[in-house]
Amino acid sequence: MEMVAHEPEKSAFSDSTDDATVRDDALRSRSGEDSEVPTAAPETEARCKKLTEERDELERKLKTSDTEARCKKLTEERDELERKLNISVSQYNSLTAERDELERKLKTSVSQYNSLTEERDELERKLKTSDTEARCKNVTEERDELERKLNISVSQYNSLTAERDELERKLKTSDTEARCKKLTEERDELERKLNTSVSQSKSLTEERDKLKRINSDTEARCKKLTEERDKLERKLKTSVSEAEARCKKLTEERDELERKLNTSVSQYNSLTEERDKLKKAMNTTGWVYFSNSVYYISSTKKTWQGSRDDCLQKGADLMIINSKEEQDFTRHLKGHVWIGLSDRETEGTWKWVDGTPLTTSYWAINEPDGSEYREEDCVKVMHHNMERNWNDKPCDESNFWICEMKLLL
Ligand SMILES: [Ca+2]
Ligand SMILES: [Ca+2]
Ligand SMILES: [Ca+2]
Repeated sequence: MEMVAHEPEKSAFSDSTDDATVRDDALRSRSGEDSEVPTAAPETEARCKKLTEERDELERKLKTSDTEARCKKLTEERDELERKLNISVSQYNSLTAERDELERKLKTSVSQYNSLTEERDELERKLKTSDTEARCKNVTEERDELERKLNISVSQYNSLTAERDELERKLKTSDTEARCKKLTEERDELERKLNTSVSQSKSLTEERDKLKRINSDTEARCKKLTEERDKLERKLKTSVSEAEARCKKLTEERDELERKLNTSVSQYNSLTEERDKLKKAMNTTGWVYFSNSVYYISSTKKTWQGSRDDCLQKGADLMIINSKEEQDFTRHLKGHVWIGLSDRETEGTWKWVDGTPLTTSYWAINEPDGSEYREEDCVKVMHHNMERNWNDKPCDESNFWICEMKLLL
C-alpha cells in the first residue's frame, strides 16, 4: 500500500521535475541564451557591452564625421552607417522574433506553470493526506528557488530589452537626425554649388553666344573683304592688262618715232650734204650763202620791177631784210642795189615783196623823202660804210639788184 502510495508520489515528483525542466527551457528561451540560467546574465552583459561599444563607436564616428567635408567620405560613412543600420535592423528584427518566440514560450510556460501549479496544489492536497510532507517541502523549496531565478531572469530580460530599445531609439533618432541634418547641409551646399554652376554656365553660354555673334560678324566682314579684294584683284588685273597694252602700244609708237627720227636724221644728213653741195655750186654761179638764205647779186642794172622779175624767174625774190645781221650783210655788197621794199600800192605805207609790213627800218638820214609830188616808191641800199643806208628812189631808175632765196634748213 505504501509502495502504491509511493509510486504516485514518485510519479508526481517526476512530473514536478519535468515541469521544472520546462520552466528552465522557458527561461533560457526568454533570456535568448542556450546556456543555463545562472550563466545567462554575463553573456547578456557582454552583448550589452558590445552594443554599447558599437553605439559609442557610432557616436564617435558621428562626431568626427562633422569635420569631414568631402562628399565622397561622407557618402562612404553614410553607406557604412546604413550597412550597420541594416545590420541593427536585422538584429532588431531577429531580437523581435526571438522576443515574440520567448513571449509565446512564456505564455506556454505560464500556462504550463498554472497547470503545474494546479497539479502541484492537487498533489499538495493529496500529499497532506500522505507522509511525504518532507519531500513536498523540498519540492516547495526547489520551486521557490526556481521562481526566484525566474524572476531574476525576467528582470534581466526586461532590463536588456529596455536597454536594447533605448539603443535602437538612440541609433534611430540621433543617427538618422544627424545624418539627415548633415545630408541636408550637403544637399544645400550641393544646391548652392549647382546654382553657382548654373549661373556660370548661363554666363558662359551668353559669352559663347556673344562670341558666336562676333565670329559671325567677322566672317561676314571677312567675306565682304574677300569679295572686295577679288574685285580689286580683277580690276588690278584688267588695269595691268590695259597698262601692258598701252605700254606695248607706246613701245611700238616709240619704235615708230625712233624709226622716223632715224629716217629724219638720215634725211637731215642727206639734205645737209645736199645743201653743202648747193652752197658750193652756187658760189661758183654768182649765188652767195648767208644765214640760211642764198643771195644773187646782179652784174647788170635794171628797173625795180625788171630786177624783181629776174629774181622771180630764178625761183627767188628781191631781198627782204629781217634782221640786223642781214642789214649788215648788205654793207658788203657793191653799192646801190634794189631790195624788195616799196610803197607803190599806198604812198607812205611800206611793204615787203612777200606782203609783210615794215617793222624795223634802216633809213639813211633824211630818208625816205618821197611824196605825192616826188615819186620815190622803191628802196635801194647804198653807201657800204653807213650803218643806216636805205633810200627811196623812183622805181624806173636802173640799179643793180639782189635776189634772196630762203632755204628750208
Ligand atoms: Ca631776208
Ligand atoms: Ca613813195
Ligand atoms: Ca629818197
